[in-house]
Amino acid sequence: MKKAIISGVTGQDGSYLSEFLIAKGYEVHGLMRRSSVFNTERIDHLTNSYEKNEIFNLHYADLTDTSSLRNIIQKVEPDEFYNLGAMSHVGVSFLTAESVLNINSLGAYRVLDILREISPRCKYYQASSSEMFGASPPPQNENTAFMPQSPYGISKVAAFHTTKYFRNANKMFASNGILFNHESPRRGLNFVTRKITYNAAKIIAGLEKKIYLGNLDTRRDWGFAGDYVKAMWMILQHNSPDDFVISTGGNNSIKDFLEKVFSLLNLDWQKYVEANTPRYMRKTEVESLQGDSSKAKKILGWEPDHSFDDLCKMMLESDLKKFNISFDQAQEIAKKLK
Ligand code: NAP
Ligand code: F7E
Repeated sequence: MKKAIISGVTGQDGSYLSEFLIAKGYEVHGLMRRSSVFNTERIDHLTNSYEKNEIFNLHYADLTDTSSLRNIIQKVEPDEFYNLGAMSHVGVSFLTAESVLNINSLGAYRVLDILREISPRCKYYQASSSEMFGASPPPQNENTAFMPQSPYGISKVAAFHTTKYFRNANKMFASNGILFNHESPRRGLNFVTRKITYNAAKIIAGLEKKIYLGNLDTRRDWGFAGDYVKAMWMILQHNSPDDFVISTGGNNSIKDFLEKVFSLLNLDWQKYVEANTPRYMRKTEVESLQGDSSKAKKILGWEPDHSFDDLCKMMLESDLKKFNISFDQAQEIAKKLK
């Protein structure tokens, strides 16, 4: 049985990757940090089903705490380490840049240096990001220059190069997945897609009147997180360590996302949205991301299974369910809102 450690197991991707690896027969060890409120909602079903037979195990550790990482790596002796832990919110990174660099950049360095010392044959996956491309115009691929526009983007560029450095200098199996935006019903509520679907559901439930957003003109390449965790695993199963762009090739604006979600309810989004809200505007923006993942398709055989339209519907339906409203009921309620 292969053993995998996942940092960031309580996050969106950590939860989908845990499910994926368990289904592949792995023993999964998730790293979580202490929180003053329970934050294991995304993985509680795994703890309840698999913890007793030690298929799914949780450990307290923090990417800023070297000894906690060392202890777990020593104890588990993993075959694969997926470094998904990060302060992942770009907007917040402008306000907490120092800790972002500590967690996202030094965190990667800490893990890699411990692996080099005590578990050098363990394969390492680094959760790199399309934010690293920043101001480089689309389409972006593995040869596109990094021009990060935020502390988050900078932190991920440092972690990307740290991963390559350990691969080249220490001959470790250390790979980067450069993932474009990927969303799901488990996406954090303060990312724009989930903020829109959750608040659209609240509007239908009669609990909200308006959605306050920032810049609606930026464009993203949005995919489904479940498809993307499969790519993470495929990257580590390849016969040599390498870096891969993972994306759908789509390019939609925030307005397009609003249009799609509200049109599923036959509503005009413009009546429910206030744009350019100062607190959601960023000092510097990444205007347009559109990935070219032809390398991953050719070498790994990876392709996304879900489209932009699938994603919008899946997220809206899931959020409506949170308010005990079916899709058909939502459309009936929406008629009365007009
Ligand atoms: P997420 O939902 O925000 O999850 C981030 C995880 O990191 C959470 O489990 C969080 O724990 C953990 N974490 C934060 N600080 C930590 C620390 N000091 N020590 C240990 N763990 C810490 O992010 P995601 O969407 O799943 O993304 C997973 C990874 O992929 C991240 O590295 C992100 O930067 C990267 N990425 C994401 C996307 C995307 O579109 N989703 C695209 C490219 C790259 P708490 O629950 O305690 O906060
Ligand atoms: O913003 C605009 C915002 O926060 C998308 C992370 O997973 O993907 C994610 O980063 C766009 C930006 O994602 C609001 O200004 C407008 O242009 O959903 P987001 P992100 O910044 O693209 C990358 C690949 C990662 O690696 C990151 O970890 O939407 N926007 N109004 C808004 N964004 C937010 N959050 N909230 C708004 O109200």
